[in-house]
Amino acid sequence: MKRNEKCLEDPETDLFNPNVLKQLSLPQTDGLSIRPLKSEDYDRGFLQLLAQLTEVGNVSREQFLSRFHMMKNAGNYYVIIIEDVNDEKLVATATLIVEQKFIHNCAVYIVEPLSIRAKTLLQRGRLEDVVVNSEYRGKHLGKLAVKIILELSRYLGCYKLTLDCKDRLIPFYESLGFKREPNNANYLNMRFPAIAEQSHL
Ligand code: 16G
Repeated sequence: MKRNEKCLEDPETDLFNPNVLKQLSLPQTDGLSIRPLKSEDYDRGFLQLLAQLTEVGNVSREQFLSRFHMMKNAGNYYVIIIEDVNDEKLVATATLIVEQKFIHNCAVYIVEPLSIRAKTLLQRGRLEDVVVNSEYRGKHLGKLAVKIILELSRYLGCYKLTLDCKDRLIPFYESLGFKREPNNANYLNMRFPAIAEQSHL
């Protein structure tokens, strides 16, 4: 199905409210737009951009849209896109996931006495899937993508933002303020082998 036909049927939609990004104090970005992931980014090469980070596999439009709407309905996935406005190329992406937790008062904003609403920092953010298109590297766009997520995390009330990354990227993230906390700088991983066949259960 052609993109125009698809648009008539199912209007393009944002993963999250774009006004949230307008609330942030972000640096001037001439020629670039900063926006949420959109449902039609499948056709703009979003998955090819992600494939510059890790294996993406063969994801059909239906699979992409199904996952997109699942994330949109969950309401705690913030995939941001930096786009070159001149040629509509996707330049970079990064994702903030705001975790739902029971700890820290179920991560709800506390209402202080005298009806003053204090925005208490209670939610945990996770920074994921940061990629800059190889054609645009060397322009500090990775830093820009991470800074957007930092601002977004603060705005959404995160008390901390965590990430895991390749060892060679640790200095990059440290330069943006991330720290290996004493006694807490560990990241453990367990990789599960792919399941060849569906379970018959
Ligand atoms: C990096 C990414 C992580 C991504 C993973 C993919 C950042 C900060 N970290 O660790 O989000 O999911 O690479 O690698 O972008 P994998 O396919 O080996 O899990």
